[in-house]
Amino acid sequence: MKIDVLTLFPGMFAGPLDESIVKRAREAGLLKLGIHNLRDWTHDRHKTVDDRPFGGGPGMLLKPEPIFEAVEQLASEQTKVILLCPQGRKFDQSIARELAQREHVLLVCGSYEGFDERIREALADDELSIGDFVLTNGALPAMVIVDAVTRLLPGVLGDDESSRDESFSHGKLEGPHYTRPAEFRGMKVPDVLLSGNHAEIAKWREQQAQVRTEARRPDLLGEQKT
Ligand code: 4G3
Repeated sequence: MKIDVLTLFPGMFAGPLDESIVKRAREAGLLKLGIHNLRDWTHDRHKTVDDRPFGGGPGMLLKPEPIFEAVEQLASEQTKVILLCPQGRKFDQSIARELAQREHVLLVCGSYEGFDERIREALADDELSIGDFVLTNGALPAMVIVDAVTRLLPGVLGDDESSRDESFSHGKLEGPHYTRPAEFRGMKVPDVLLSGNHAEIAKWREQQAQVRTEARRPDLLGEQKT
């Protein structure tokens, strides 16, 4: 799939998306990622992207012209255009799965200033937030979404990683996991995991996941979300 990102801070994207699994996916051609500087669609000497709000008040707003021109150039009919802002619907694993099915997604990063409302009305197919907090701009949320979506693309994860992922997509938190040594600084791995009894191990893991979810995320048990 192709993901384009429209941002005022393209430099922020060098690094996080050049490592690890996203790097591998890009090298394999499974993810085509385009990072675009919104200022490339300005026409004035100062590359102005913002202006003062009508009616007064503090701060500035992203003005419509550069974003309209950029989106019109970067998006086609089949593109899902998404604004990243704290007012958006909350991004989660099911939205990641939905986006991973798309041929083309365009992520439009705002800044702390916010968007002229006509950008929402005319250009956005959706608005997403990665959580109830405010950041200086939408670049980090865009990177979070790129990462979450990329690992769901067919062929990106190895068989081992994928099947592990599936076995924990029951809508519960993962329980505890252990690796060697069987005893570390006096802390022992639970006997059941060393028993070789696979039925008992499966039962224990399910019960641990339940206990942890009840304690930490009871909200996940009400609805059956992921
Ligand atoms: C638009 C997204 C953009 C309006 C963006 C702020 C947090 C998130 C911005 C606005 C952002 C998030 C840029 N901060 N929670 N800042 O996904 O008020």
